[in-house]
Amino acid sequence: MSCCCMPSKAVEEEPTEAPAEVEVPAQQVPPVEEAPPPEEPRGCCAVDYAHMNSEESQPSASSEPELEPEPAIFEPISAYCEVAPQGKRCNGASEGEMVCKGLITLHQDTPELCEIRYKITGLEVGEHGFHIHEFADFSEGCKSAGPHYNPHLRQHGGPDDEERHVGDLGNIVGNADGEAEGVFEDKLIKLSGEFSVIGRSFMVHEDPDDLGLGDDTDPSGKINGQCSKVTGNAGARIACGEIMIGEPPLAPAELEQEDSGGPPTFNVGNTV
Ligand SMILES: [Cu+2]
Ligand SMILES: [Zn+2]
Repeated sequence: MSCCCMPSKAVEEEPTEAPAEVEVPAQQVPPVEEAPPPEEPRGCCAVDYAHMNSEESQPSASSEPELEPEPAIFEPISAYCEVAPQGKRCNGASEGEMVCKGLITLHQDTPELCEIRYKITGLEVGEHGFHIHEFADFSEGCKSAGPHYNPHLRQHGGPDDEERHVGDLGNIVGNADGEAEGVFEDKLIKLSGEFSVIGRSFMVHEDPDDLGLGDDTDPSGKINGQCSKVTGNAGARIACGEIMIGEPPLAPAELEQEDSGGPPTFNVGNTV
């Protein structure tokens, strides 16, 4: 019996030793796992990038307050308008036919003034009313472009008058070749803000604009020749087009080399 018990005790002792052996490999594992972390920062640029990122994020956060004054800086804006009969280039006109058409560019470099440069061809000799009208709706030709742009509800006048529509730009003058070309500045035309003319229309008229000084016996504005303080009695609308933000499709220098019947070219100095 004792022989049977001896071995059984020995077996019981062995398991107590076994757990100790198991613990040894278990202790060896953690050191292996701890080793890789210190190697990563040494061997790659991860640490440097981390610093760069943190440094970049700090200046950007601190630069946000610096951006606040920027809105006070006026950014120059450009716009252009191609005018043609019915508000559509080449609409209804056969090639070579003498029609009124042209290109107008607008540049606003300061909040106060807008430079307007124009070259219109196909005109009869003499003065022609030149305005900005309220809409760029040409569904019924230039007729549907609405009245002179008049957000301040004033009476019609000349561009230098205190009492004028914003859209009142006076006259352009067709020369013996049927061309009118020039540049001027205006203080009421704006290319941004509440009274922007972007999306409105330029209009060339058949008759001279009397600048509000002519017959005004029918102020309803319905009878041309008798509504000086509404329309300037400038007569029929012979060319119109939408004022678009940006530069014209072709720069003036490029247009000068084109003979494709496109918009006319500018050859205007800085004299008004
Ligand atoms: Cu007009
Ligand atoms: Zn007017």
